[in-house]
Amino acid sequence: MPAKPLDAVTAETMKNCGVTTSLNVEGGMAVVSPVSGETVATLKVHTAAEAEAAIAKSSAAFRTWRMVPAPRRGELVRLFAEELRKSKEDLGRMVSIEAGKSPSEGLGEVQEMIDICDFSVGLSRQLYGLTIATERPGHRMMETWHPLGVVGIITAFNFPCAPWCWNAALALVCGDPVLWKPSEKTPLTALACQAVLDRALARFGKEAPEGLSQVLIGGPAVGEAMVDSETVALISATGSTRMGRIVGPKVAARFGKCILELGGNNAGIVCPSADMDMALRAIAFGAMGTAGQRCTTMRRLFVHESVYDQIVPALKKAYASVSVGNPLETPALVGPLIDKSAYEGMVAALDEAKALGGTVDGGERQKIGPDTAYYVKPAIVEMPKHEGPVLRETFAPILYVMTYSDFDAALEMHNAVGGGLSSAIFTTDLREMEVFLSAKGSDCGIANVNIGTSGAEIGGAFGGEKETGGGRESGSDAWRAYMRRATNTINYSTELPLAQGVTFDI
Ligand code: UN1
Repeated sequence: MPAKPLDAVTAETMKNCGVTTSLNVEGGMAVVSPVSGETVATLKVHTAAEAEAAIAKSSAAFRTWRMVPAPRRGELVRLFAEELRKSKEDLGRMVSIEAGKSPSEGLGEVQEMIDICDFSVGLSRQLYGLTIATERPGHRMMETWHPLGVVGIITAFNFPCAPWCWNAALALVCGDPVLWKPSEKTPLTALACQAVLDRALARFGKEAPEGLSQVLIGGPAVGEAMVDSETVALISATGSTRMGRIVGPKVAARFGKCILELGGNNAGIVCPSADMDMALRAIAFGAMGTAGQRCTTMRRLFVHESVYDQIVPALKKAYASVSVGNPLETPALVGPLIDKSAYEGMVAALDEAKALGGTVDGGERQKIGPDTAYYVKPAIVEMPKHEGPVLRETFAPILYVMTYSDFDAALEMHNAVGGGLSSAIFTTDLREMEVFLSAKGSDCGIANVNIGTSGAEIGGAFGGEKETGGGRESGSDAWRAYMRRATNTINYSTELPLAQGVTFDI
């Protein structure tokens, strides 16, 4: 029996999620699946005026939602998590169709949404402020956290839904409406998520105002409307450093708040005492998983000279044997690159590395499906020096490997790049581990020991320093970015003592 056409599978999966929007709008924006390079839908794009109207609707929704008690808001997110569980297979498939992820990684991304929802439900009863000792008698000082306002969320193609949910689940319990501009490459997953949330909203009932969560489909015009609007209190943007350099200053100019989660150039260090088998597996997933298209992908590896011949040949063997294939039809570990330009970027980086004396293993294009699909063998590149393409993020499965002899020098190289997202050390030496995690160690927002750079859990704060943008999303106390803090001092005495002993007797 011939396999169903991809547009039919897409339409069926979208329908299962509850999407009613037309997927065949004449002259609309084409959505191309990297799995085959085929167009699977054409969508209506929102105009800037429609984006403005959506922002106004969000703003009206804020006035109602901020007054709903937080634990009640948590109940909406609890219902959403229930609906997500029901739609896990379909949403996972949409991630595979639009982003080309393996089935396991597609489902994993949906699981990440479920996890952050569960976290947020608990959080809805824990939006704690401090009680602070005051220097004045008969006074009490405390802080209160209030809803912030409309939250605009911009997401990238490589994680079509989880980063939205890290933001949306927290924002909703914090009392903020959400507006979502997904990547133009992955708008269908966004519509599917919204449909699943709509099911939860229908169950939740009238307390949730209209327009509490909206999706805006389109390109820069739609993004700019959100970024430039004074009504959008917080912009949380995931994407390239180039995008962040545009968005950050624009939002700052209007004194808006920003969470930026931008590029990384994540590295691992393999020390002499490492558990080599464990390191091998962690590096393989970190560097080849998601076809190297995670912001947390391991892109650089520093290996101590004494173990270089132990681990690098084993890694090369893993690279040679890794399965690359269609994620909808095979259980292959590596799916396609997102598009032709990603492939060209990879070729250019490998050429540059070769010109600098690098030895490349892998990187060949694979003939899988039509010519419009870009599958590649992941590449491992032995580099004589830490330079050239090694210093920047190429969003493709390339791992640059270098040798080191001195740990401090390795650490220095580790930190000598623009990105500051994720990092890993493989060691069983307590001193090396603690130095790596110390103030003079890894300068990244995520520093791991004996696990890879990718695949963070939602419980921790996610994000990084330097060109990664400095934002933190997801767990820990990231929720505070979605609320405003008021410091309250209450005088219950009959006197009016001034702070700092100041007198002002009239
Ligand atoms: C991203 O690539 O933008 O840690 C996010 C990870 C995932 C999130 C990646 N939890 O790899």
